[in-house]
Amino acid sequence: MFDALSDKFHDVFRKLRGQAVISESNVTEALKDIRLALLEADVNYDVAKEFVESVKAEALGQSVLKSVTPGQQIIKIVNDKLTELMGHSVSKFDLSGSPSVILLVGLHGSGKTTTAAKLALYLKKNGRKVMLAAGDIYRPAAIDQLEILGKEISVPVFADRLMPRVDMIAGEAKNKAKLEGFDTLIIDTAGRFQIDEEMVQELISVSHAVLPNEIIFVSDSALGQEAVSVSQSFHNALGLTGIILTKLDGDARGGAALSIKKVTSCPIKMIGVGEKLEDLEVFHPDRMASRILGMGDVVSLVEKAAEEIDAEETEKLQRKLKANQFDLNDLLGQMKQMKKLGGMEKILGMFPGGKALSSGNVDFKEFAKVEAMICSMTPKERENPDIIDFSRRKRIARGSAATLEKVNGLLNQFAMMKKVMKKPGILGNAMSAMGGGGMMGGMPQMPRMGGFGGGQRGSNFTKPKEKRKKRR
Ligand SMILES: Nc1nc2c(ncn2[C@@H]2O[C@H](COP(=O)(O)OP(=O)(O)OP(=O)(O)O)[C@@H](O)[C@H]2O)c(=O)[nH]1
Ligand SMILES: [Mg+2]
Repeated sequence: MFDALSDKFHDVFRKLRGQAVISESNVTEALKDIRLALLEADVNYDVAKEFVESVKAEALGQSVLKSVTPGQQIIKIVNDKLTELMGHSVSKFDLSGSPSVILLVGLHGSGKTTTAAKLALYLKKNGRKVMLAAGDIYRPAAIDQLEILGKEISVPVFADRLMPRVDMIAGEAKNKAKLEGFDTLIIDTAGRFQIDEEMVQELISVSHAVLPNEIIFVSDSALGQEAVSVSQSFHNALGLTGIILTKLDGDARGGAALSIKKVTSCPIKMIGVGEKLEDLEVFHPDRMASRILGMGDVVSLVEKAAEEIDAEETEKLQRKLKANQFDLNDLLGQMKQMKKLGGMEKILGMFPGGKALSSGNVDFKEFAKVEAMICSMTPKERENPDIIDFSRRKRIARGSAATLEKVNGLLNQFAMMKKVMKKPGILGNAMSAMGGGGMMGGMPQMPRMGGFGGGQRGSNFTKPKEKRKKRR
């Protein structure tokens, strides 16, 4: 699957992996090759451009992990961005309602009828009671084709050879499914060589007749960009809920799989990977990314290294807390880490009761100000806030556009926090909180941050290794 694209990625990564130091110029070079590889695989031009830019921004902004090479870290970034591009996680079918209705639409020969049967088999294996409906009344033998497939998998097929209106057939099928206790109805429809007004109108009337839970665009992946633009037109006309890409076992170059989610914002739900009725798979964006890159080993290596660093730094922080040496540098590190995790609002949203906090009790502008004040201190001052006398306080206030009262307030609050932490019992609570919840009085609840010091962890990819060492 997507062999040419995989080979190109391998070439790019082979070059990168050999280099001990990654500079902006060789990242740029690698990204140029990646962009070319994507375009050759028929990925949408804007999608390829945006992809490369997002990888670059992440690569240049990220701290270097100790135990992996920068090249390996870039592979991980490319892997993550590819996964994100294809939809991040699995998109399940909406199977609510009785019956739940899945309408399959698409161009001529894209694989709708085969996919209807494949999907029926898949859902049947998952405990659903499925009925198929023959909605292609135009192509000779289309109904026969579906009936033969239905027999093969022992799924009944509703057909009405005398009825000239597809919306009425679909409506009748839904009634029958309901009456006979089927919980899922899959409707096959006719394809055209290209999307036209008549086809759209017919599909809209079917959609109105049965109010489907899912309108799935079945697309031949070998069509590449054409598949993407046709799916966009279908989406505009019908409001698709998902995509099934067929014939990924063939010579598709990958363009459709990589661009269709981004362009249409409809998720790829399943993929057809062969002519047999069992050849339908749930689409896992992460598995597809590692299939394309073929770099699963490197990705897990980098993940492990990141976890180790997090564990190491959490331990360091715990030691400091124990010795009551927790200083403003650590507080700043934690705040940076929180930013990296996606901002306070998002983090608070993950906690029970966090929503209440984010809607009023915490002033997020204030939070940014606290960070600005700490950033205006010298590292020595952050290490030992006791040396911050009046003139230093004035300087910090000026440097962070805060008032003197605010600076005083922050320092008093921090001193109080340290005092509270000295009390017996409190430290234990703080330590366990670091493993899963809040950490400090006066500050908003913080989640487990897996270490502190986004800013302390090292430099970014633009800095040569010697410099990194010196800074540590
Ligand atoms: N290799 C391979 N062949 C497939 C796949 N899905 C469908 N096909 C083949 O593609 C051809 C067309 O499939 P159909 O299911 O008849 O396509 P359709 O969209 O219903 O076509 P119309 O009804 O004419 O619009 C058949 O020969 C299928 O066996 C797939 O995932 N892999
Ligand atoms: Mg068909």
